[in-house]
Amino acid sequence: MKNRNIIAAVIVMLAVFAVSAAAQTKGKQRSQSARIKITQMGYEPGSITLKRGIPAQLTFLRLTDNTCATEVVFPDYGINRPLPLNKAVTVRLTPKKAGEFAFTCGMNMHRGKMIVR
Ligand SMILES: [Cu+2]
Repeated sequence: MKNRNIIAAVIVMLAVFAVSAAAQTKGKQRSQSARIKITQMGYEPGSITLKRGIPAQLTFLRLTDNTCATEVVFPDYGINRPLPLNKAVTVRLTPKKAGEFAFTCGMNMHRGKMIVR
């Protein structure tokens, strides 16, 4: 009798596990992220690809003082954030429209590309 209860409990646990695993793979993605470094070469990588409608965390890390990219601007999203040297700064936005959008330095010289699909 005891054994039967244990077996029943194990079966229930396996079923719950299987259902939650399926929900995770089928369920909608809740967030996305990308990391962008600023070096003497500019933005690395120079373009990122995001999915529309999913909140994104874009982490910028400026690794050089030999750049004018001391802030990052997303003109289409009204975002302008300072980028202190060697300090990760996370910009949060939810891509609303598919297409290609720029992120730039404060003077619009350095340009990176945010591709939304
Ligand atoms: Cu600049």
